[in-house]
Order: sequence, then C-alpha cells, then structure tokens
Amino acid sequence: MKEINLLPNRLLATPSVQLVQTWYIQSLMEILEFLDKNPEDQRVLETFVEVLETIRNRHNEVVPTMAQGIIEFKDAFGQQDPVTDHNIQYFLDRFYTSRISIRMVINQHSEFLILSILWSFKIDHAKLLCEQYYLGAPELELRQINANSAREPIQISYIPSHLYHMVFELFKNSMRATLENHEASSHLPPIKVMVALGGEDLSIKMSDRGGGVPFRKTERLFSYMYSTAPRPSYGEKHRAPLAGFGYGLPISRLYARYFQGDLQLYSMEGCGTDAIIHLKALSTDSVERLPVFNKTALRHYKLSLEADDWCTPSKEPLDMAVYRMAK
Ligand code: W6P
Repeated sequence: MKEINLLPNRLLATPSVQLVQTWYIQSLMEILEFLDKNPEDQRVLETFVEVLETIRNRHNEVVPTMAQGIIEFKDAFGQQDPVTDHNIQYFLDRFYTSRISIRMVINQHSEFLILSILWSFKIDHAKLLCEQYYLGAPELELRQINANSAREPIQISYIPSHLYHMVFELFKNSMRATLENHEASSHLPPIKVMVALGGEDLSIKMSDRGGGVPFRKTERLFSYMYSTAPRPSYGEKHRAPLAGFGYGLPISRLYARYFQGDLQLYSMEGCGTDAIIHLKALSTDSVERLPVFNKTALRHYKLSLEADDWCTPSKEPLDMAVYRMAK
C-alpha cells in the first residue's frame, strides 16, 4: 500500500487504480478488526476465515483492473518515457508477487491447498480453446528425464495453481504461434515438451516451431506497459481465447521466481521459441521470494535517465539513455 502511493500521480489518479486502492484499504481495515480478538475463540477463528475469503474474492480482479488503469493512463497521456515504464514494471512485479503470496497464505489457511501432485499435464484445456478458435491444434510430445532415478516418474511438490498458470500460459503462446505460422499448411509441427529432474532443478522446456520473435522484442513479452497495448475488450475474450500476451507471461515469471525459480524465453526468429521454466526440485529450496519496502526500493522509484556509456551511432539520443539510481 505504501508503494502504490509512489506510482506516477497520473496513473494513481485513474479510476481503476483508485478502485484497486480502495479494495486494499477496505481489506486492511477488516483484518485490523481482529487485532484485539481472542485467537483461541472458535467463533473468532471462523469469522476470520470468512473475512479472509471475502477479502480474497474482493481482490479477484486486481490484475485486469490494474491493466485497465494502465490503459486509461495510456489513453490520456500516450506512450510513456522509459523511466515511467521502468517504475511501473518495477512496481507491478513487486505488487503482483506480494499478491501471489497473500493469496497463497489465505488459501492455505482456508485449507484449499493440495500439497503434492503427481506429475501430469493439463494440456486438454489449452487444446480445446485452440481447436475451437483455429479448428485445429498441434500435437504435444512429452519427454522426461529423471536423473535421480531413471525408471521412476518425476514427482515434485508444488502449488498446483501456480504450476497450472505457468504451463497453461506457455501452451497458449506456443499453440497460437504454431497455428498462426502454419495457417497455409496442412501439417502442424508438434509442440515438444521436455521435463528434466536433476538434483537441484526441475526444468520444463517447451519448444514450438511458431516462427519465433525477433531478439530485440523478446523483452517486451514481459513488459506490462507493452502488453496492455491492444485493448483486452471483455466481449472479445471469448472469440480469441489464445489472444495477446496480456499479463500471462510476466505473471507466470513471477510465479516461477516466487519459489526461487525462473522463466526464460529463447526465441530464434524464423524458426520458433523455447520457453523454459526452472523450478527448485527440493521443497527446502522452494522458499518465498518477497519484496521488502526499504530505502533501496524507494531509490528504484527515483531512477533518472542519463546518457548511455556505450555509443550506438544510428540511434536517437533518447534511445541511448540509461537508468541511473538516484544518488
Ligand atoms: C512464440 C512467442 C512465445 C511466448 C511464450 C512462449 C512461447 C512462445 N512462442 O512465438
């Protein structure tokens, strides 16, 4: 809540961001009500769970509402300078990470959590969406290597909804790229998935032959500011279920990083894209990674634009600027 106030004023003032801010204020007030209550009292505990669930539901639409706020901001003030982009990226990464954490704790407290899952892919949903829209879907080839015990299936403990979010997002992107890059041909190259378990990492690589993305543009796939460019109209959602990169990729990366993993994209323009999710294989390594609000964080909001220390003769001076931390 403190960091929301450090957002650019013109973004903070949009109706959508204001709405999100009221949700957080309301929820904080409701939690504070319990400060002087007796935690041994069963009635208190029951109402606490109810309040937690009310809060969780109140915040269900935080991501699309923030996205709407960015759209309102861009409609009113146009594309922003790199410093503003950077601040918004920095804020949203921290904000959504904190949200992932809070929602996980709420779910855990309300006993919604399933602790361990047998390794199985939920490709069916993505494939169904794909077939409805494109009248076809590429095949999936799944291979796995368990370096710890070659004969055993890979098994790890992970938050099912987090894993689902990441894998589903990558499937959607790979399917869309494959379909749109092979519209004219009758053969669709399969999406190849490799799951590997080592001593430290569990990695999932998904490779498509969807034509890839130019190297220069891969960073944009994770940018909140770039991703909100096409208006995600509510009516259109049903007609284009795999559309846009939206916030799916940046948030999937936050899920991976939240438990000390990462999500990376390696694209070869003209060929296809490899997307890799790295997770920690051991639950002892899967500890929360959370933002803290301190002086270092505050300095990030005060970055300024200075001249680059590498020259690129063909570029405009503004493109050569780099960020500097405030002194
Ligand atoms: C693409 C773009 C992309 C993003 C994420 C995952 C896979 C893919 N394939 O062409």
